[in-house]
Amino acid sequence: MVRTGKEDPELNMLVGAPDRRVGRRSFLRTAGLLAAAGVAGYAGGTVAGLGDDDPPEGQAAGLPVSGNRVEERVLNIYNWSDYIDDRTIPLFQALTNLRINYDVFSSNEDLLAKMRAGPTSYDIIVPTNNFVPTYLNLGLIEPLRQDLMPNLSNLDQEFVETDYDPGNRYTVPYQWGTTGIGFNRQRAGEEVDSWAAVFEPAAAMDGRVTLLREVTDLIGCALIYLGRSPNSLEDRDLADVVKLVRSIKPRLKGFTTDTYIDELAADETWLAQGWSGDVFQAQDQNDSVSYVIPKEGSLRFVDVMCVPKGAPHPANAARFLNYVLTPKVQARISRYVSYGTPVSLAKPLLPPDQTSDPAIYPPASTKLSILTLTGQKLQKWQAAYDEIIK
Ligand code: N2P
Repeated sequence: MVRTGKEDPELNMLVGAPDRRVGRRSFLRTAGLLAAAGVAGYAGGTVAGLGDDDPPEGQAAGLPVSGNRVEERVLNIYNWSDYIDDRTIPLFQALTNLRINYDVFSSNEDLLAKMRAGPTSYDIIVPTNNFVPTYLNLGLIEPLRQDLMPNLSNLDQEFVETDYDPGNRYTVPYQWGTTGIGFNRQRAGEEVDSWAAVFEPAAAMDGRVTLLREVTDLIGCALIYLGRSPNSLEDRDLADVVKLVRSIKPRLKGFTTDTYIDELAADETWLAQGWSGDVFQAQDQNDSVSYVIPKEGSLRFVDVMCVPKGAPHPANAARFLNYVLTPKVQARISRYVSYGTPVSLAKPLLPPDQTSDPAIYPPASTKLSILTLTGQKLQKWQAAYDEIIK
């Protein structure tokens, strides 16, 4: 039987859902609903009733996919939590008749540890750009099937001419953002503008501050606050970072990358070192929440989609990567997660209040560094981080 969105009320409900954000827990609920709706068992044919998507160019639903190591209509994606809208996965499944297993992780350290531990069945992983040299050095990712990705030409040049992967041989940018502070104006005041707010918090904030459980952000932003180079390798600088963060540790609510959206929204956390889009997702639920890039400067990152070496379905992965590079799909994801798109062609499709928001698309004058973590630096920073967290 050919299933279409029109014929299936549950799928229709999901596909036609208004734009709203789904967190980790509700995404898993969505995945359950999809399974119940039989989307993964979609038998091919037309995709009538699926709303605003066209079949990806040259990728008619139901055609066999060659070039996979395991010949099955499956794609296993491992992405950050709270990092996709609720329509992209069901629409891609229905358009291509590929079954998607979608799983989430919460930090680059967790992802890297998993990938180093041995082969996984993931076809797409999404590390941050500063980890790409490590993945390449360790031989953990493989060249992309660029021949299946005509939409690579949609990428803005700055995301093609990168130092970590010029020409996108191994990586395709997914979304990008900045690290800053999410804060509750009622609790922390309107005037939060310095890293001091989280690295030397006021006594009244005790137990209400979280820092990121992520090496680059924790170490890099603490270095910036201390007035050191955000790329420092100096033992003395790193010792000062460890001393600073350990001294406030008993007063923190904790270190987290995947709970602070809900905690800011619920007024449990008042100050959170966090990533731009995540904080805006909290703001959607609680309008006392604001985001600031501290005056001392901060970090900018690009999260990139890669194919793990030996992945079972590299051709299916290429089809998804190509789909995600479509302006319409980029716009849908960006609008939903409030991160920046690497495809400027998507910007006219985004709400003007997003594209003109300097917190999402900071002007060139904002002090932002892009970090690269190679060899010795990764080891030293990881050691400092472990010393803080232990
Ligand atoms: C999504 C966080 C992605 C940004 N919740 C971290 N690189």
